[in-house]
Order: sequence, then structure tokens, then C-alpha cells
Amino acid sequence: MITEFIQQIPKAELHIHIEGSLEPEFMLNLAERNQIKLPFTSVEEIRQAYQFNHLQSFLDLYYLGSRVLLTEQDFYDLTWAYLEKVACQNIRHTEIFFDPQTHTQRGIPFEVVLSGIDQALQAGQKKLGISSRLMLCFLRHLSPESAMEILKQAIPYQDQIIAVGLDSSEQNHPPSQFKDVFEVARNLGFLTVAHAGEEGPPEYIWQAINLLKVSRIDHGVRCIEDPKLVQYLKEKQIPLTVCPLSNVRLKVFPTLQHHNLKTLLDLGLCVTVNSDDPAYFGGYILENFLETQSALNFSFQEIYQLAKNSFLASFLGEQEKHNRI
Ligand code: ES4
Ligand code: ZN
Repeated sequence: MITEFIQQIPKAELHIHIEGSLEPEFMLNLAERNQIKLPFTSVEEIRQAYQFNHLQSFLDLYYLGSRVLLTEQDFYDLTWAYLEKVACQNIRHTEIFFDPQTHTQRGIPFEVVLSGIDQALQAGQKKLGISSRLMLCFLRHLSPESAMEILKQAIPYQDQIIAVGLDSSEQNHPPSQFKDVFEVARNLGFLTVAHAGEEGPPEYIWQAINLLKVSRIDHGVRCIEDPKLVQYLKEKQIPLTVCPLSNVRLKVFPTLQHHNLKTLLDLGLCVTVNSDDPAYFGGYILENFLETQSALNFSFQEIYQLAKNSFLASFLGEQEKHNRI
């Protein structure tokens, strides 16, 4: 059965915001533990709020939820809960985003956030056998100066952070605004990725490639509107970290049947399947694979290719990648 094959095949996840793995139960527990007032009193109320009509309506709730995270232990518990969950789904490697500005803006020190997440990732390697990398995302609705400031704060922790990325509200916040920050980051030795072509136009994907020199594009599904771009992504095998359930929840596609993941795979692009914000979008990586397979009718061979791509597109070393497939 293809469902067992999907469950059992070793997979890597390359696009998950750790703050987006905050389940409603845990949000309420932490609110109580930390004496934070939320506009919700029950899990049902929180789930009721998960009716998004575009990216911004989700982001508003995501930033609100993040306010319950205060201590190193909170960040540890959040990350550990994610790792335990995906260990059962046969995730063998994960590359996790965190949004430090969401927390430093509230007075939580960078060190507290990083240390809690990093210790859980180390425990994940030891106890669950999941390898991992950490990626710092700049919030594009904030200024390039704010991004530069957070980059400076990251320097002492550089050996714990493999790459910098760019997330949050895409419309009207083109990658070009962050060219200088990304250049400084690359000169420091960080790899780069960026969300582009989720709600924004193909031009933003070109900018991420040409100005930010990214190794991967996060989402990138709107590349399909520009045949030259599709050809370029194919030739260079620049990976797209696609998040099917996220795209449907945020109305990028009306249903999973309308998703272009299969088209992109058929065109020979290096596409991968990811969860984005699993607590908010109705599924972790396994559910993303299962529901997409059932909607788009992926064959065993195509599932294998998607799982293989997840390792090929990862930041593991060349030798290591091939040992893991
Ligand atoms: C995000 Cl789905 C999505 N898009 C852009 N930024 C994000 N941050 C967390 N989830
Ligand atoms: Zn994302």
C-alpha cells in the first residue's frame, strides 16, 4: 500500500517554522504557566480561529500565539514536541526556521530562544536519531536595519545556525530590500534561502536568486507563471520547498487537487514536500504527503523522488546526503 510506503520511507523536512508547531493545547498550557492573557479560553476557540483567507490573516494569529513563549524551557519543550511527533513519521533529518525578531521585540533575549531550540535539537539527535540544522528567518515586514541588528546578534552562535532566510508578509516586501543584509550574512559564511513566490510574483523568485543568492526557494509555486524561470530552476536544480496544506489553507490554491506540485515534478524541478506551520495548517509532513498523494495520485516512484529530493536539497554534506537516501 502506498500509504505504508509514505509512512516508512525516510524523509527530510526543509521548511518548518518552529513557532508554527505550537499546538493549541500547548498554547493554552504555556499561557497559564507564563501568566499571558490570550483572547481564547479553549482549544475549540483557537481552532475556530484557524479560518484564514490569506497569508496575513494567518500571520496575525501566528504572532499572537508566539507571545506565550518566554523561557528557554518553553522553546525547548516546543522543539522537543515537534521532534517527537515527526520521529514517528520517519523524519530522519529536519531543517528548522526560527523567527528571533518575534521574540527579541518582546524582550526575550536571542540567547534564550536559540539555546532552548538548540538543546532540544541535540537531544533529538541523541535520543531520536534525527539530524538537524537551524535557520534564522528575518521578518520582511520589519526593516532591513532590524534584520541587520538581529544578524549581528547571531554572530556568536554562528556554528549553531547554518543559514538565514526571509519570511512573513510577502506582498510589497520584495527580496531586493534585503540585498545588503544577505550579502553581509553570506560574507560571514551563512547559506541563504528565502520565501518567494508564495503570494508574491515570479519576479520575487528571480530577486531571491539573483540578489540574495539563495540555495533554495521556500514555496516558489508561482514560478509556473514564468516559463523562463521554470526553465532556469530546472537547469540549475534550485530546490523549491513546497508546503501543500499550507498553500490550500492560505488560499494559494483552492484545493489540493488544484495544487501544481505534480506539474512541477513532471517538469523536472527539484520539489520537496514540507509542513510550514503544522499546528495551524492541519498536518505534519506525513499528512502533507498522504493528502497530496491522494489528491494528485502520486505513484510509488514519484513519492520516492519527493523523499529523495528532500535529502538532495538539504544542507547535509554531499557524501552524507547520498548515504541517507
Ligand atoms: C509563514 Cl506560511 C508562511 N509564509 C510566510 N512567512 C511565514 N512565517 C511562518 N509561516
Ligand atoms: Zn514558511
